[in-house]
Amino acid sequence: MSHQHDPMHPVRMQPAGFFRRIPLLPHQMISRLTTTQDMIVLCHLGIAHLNRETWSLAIDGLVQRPRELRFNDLAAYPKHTIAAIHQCAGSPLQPFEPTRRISNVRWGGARLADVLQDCGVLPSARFVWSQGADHGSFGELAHAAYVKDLPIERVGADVLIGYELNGEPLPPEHGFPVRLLVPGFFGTNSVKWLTRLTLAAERVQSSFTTRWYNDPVLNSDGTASGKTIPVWAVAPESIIVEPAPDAPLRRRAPVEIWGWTWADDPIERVEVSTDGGDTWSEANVERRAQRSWQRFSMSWHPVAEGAVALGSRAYSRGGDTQPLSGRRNAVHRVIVAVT
Ligand SMILES: Nc1nc2c(c(=O)[nH]1)N[C@H]1C(S)=C(S)[C@@H](COP(=O)(O)O)O[C@H]1N2
Ligand SMILES: [Mo]
Repeated sequence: MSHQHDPMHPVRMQPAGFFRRIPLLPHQMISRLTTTQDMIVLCHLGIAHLNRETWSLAIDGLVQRPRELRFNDLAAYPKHTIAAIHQCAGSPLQPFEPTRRISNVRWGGARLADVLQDCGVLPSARFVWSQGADHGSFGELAHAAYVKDLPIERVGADVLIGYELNGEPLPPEHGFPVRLLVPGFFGTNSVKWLTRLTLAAERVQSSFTTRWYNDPVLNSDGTASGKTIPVWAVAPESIIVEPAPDAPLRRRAPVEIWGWTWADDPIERVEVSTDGGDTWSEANVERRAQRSWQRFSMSWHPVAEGAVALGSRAYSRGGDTQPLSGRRNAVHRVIVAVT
C-alpha cells in the first residue's frame, strides 16, 4: 500500500469541500478546443494536493501480478493523446436537469489497456474500480475516497491513465499528477488524483456509483420503474453556439445557425428547428475526429418578425436522440429577436 493511503498522512485538501468552476455558456463555446482556464472543474470533496515524486498507483484485485507504479513507470509507456469531449453530468441530486457543462480538450497519458496487460487480468474480472486520493464530505456524508467503476469491455477502447491536459501537466484541480480518463463517458467516471485500480467481478459499492450517478429508470408513463442505470456513456446532445440568445437579427438577412454535437457514439444527423419545434430541417454535420465534438451548421433566412425559438436535435449512430424536455440531454433552445 502506498503511503498516500496511510490514514496517518491523509492527502491535503485545499480548499476542502465541494468546489466547482462554472463553465462557459453555450454561446461562449466558440473555440473547437477549450482552453484549460475555460474548462469545467468539479470536485465533490475539494482539491487534493499530491506530489508527483511520492505518488503511486496500486493495481490489485483479479490480476496475476499486482503492481505499484511510480510516475516514471507510467511515463515509460507509449504516450497517447486524444481530443475528447469532457462533460459533467450535472448535480447527482438532480439527474434530469440539463446543464450543458461541456468542454472539448486534449488529454495525454498511457493507455489503461497497456498498463493492465502487464498485470495479467484474470478472466473473472468484469469491472475496473478506480479510486482517487481525495477525501471529505459531500451530500452530508463523509467519504474516505472518491470511488467509481467501469465495465472491463471499455478498457480496450481509448481509456487513458492521463497525466497531460492540453499539452501541460494536469493542474491540481484537474487531478495532478494522474487521473483516469474515460473518453465518451460522463466526466464523473474520470477519477482525478488516481491512486488505486482494482479489478473485480462485480460493481463497486460506493456512494458515487450506487447512491449518486445511478439514474432512476422511468417507465414510459414517467413513473419510477425501481431500476437504475449507471451514468456511464454520454447521451446524444447538441448546443447552438450562434446566434446567441437575444441576438438582434434582421428579416431576410441570412444567418448561419451553428453549434456543437456529441455523444459516446458519433453523431450522424442533426436537425434544427426555427419555429419552436414544429418543424425540423437537416443541418450539415462534420465527421467526428477522435472523440471531439462535431460542428453542425445550417443557413437560415428569417422571414417572420418577433421572438423566434431555435432548437437543435442530434441523432447518434446507434439511433438515440434527444428528448424535448425532462432529461439532462434535452433539446437546447435559443430565443432570438427578429426585426
Ligand atoms: N477524485 C475525483 N475525481 C473526480 C471528481 C471528484 O470529485 N473526485 N469529480 C468528477 C466529476 S463529477 C467530473 S464532471 C469530473 C470533472 O473533471 P474536471 O474538474 O477535471 O473538469 O471529474 C470527475 N472526477
Ligand atoms: Mo460531474
